Amino acid sequence: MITLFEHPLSPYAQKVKIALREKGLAFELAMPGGLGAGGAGGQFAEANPRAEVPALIDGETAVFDSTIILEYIEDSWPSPALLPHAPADRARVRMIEEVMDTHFEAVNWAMGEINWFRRAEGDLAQSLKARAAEQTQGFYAWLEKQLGHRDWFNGAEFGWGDLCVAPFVGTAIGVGHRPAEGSPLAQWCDRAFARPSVAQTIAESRAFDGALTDVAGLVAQGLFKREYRDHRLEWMIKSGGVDVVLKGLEADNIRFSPDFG
Ligand SMILES: N[C@@H](CCC(=O)N[C@@H](CS)C(=O)NCC(=O)O)C(=O)O
Repeated sequence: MITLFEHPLSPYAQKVKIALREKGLAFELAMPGGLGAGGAGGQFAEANPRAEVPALIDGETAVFDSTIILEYIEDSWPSPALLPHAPADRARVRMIEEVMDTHFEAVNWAMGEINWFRRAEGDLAQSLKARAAEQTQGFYAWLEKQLGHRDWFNGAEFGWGDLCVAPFVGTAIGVGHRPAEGSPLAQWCDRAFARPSVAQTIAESRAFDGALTDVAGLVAQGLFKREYRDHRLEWMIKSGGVDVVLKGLEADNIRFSPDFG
């Protein structure tokens, strides 16, 4: 039996859950303790020295990083194929995945830092949110170019290109960044979110979202120490939130990726 270490709100874990469901594979979910606080350990931390979800255990094999996990799943269970066939299409969907995983995700994450974790208030919060809204619309325009006249990012059928977009656009919609009504992207959302693999995965995240407690209070008490890694840190600095980073460092309630060993 496959075990997936995950968190329902993690878009990276959602990518993997959608892929497993599309392949019809049985798996069990495990939510690691200490995630978000910098205190994860045990089999999870052994499987992923970065202590990030997702991590997948398949017998003796442990794989971390959502992209590499997707590749492992596709290599191990090639049918039904999730990657398109033609090299140019494979490259195209991988580029979409890269943009969603890095630049796009950072914007959603920043909205969480402001709305849930209350890292900024007043004018600073307003200007950071305005930047996030503008940037998201820029990504939507780019995504529509990638979609072109296709029904799916993957091509004629739902696949890798779509499961790599759905979690991130789903989260963006959750923070109020909707694609324009009737736009090709909005129509793609209607199709994608109706797909059972996506619908179940998004429903799990919404159920958890609704149960979120006072996370800002947990940050204030030092019980949450958020990971300001790579594109997320870049987003905060380039979008005008350098003071958020400095305050977090001073209060010791942000951290970076762990050292190995
Ligand atoms: N590049 C990684 C990113 C994974 C990642 O950043 N996961 C976040 C959750 S969205 C995490 O587990 N962070 C650890 C923490 O906050 O403690 C992937 O694609 O799997």
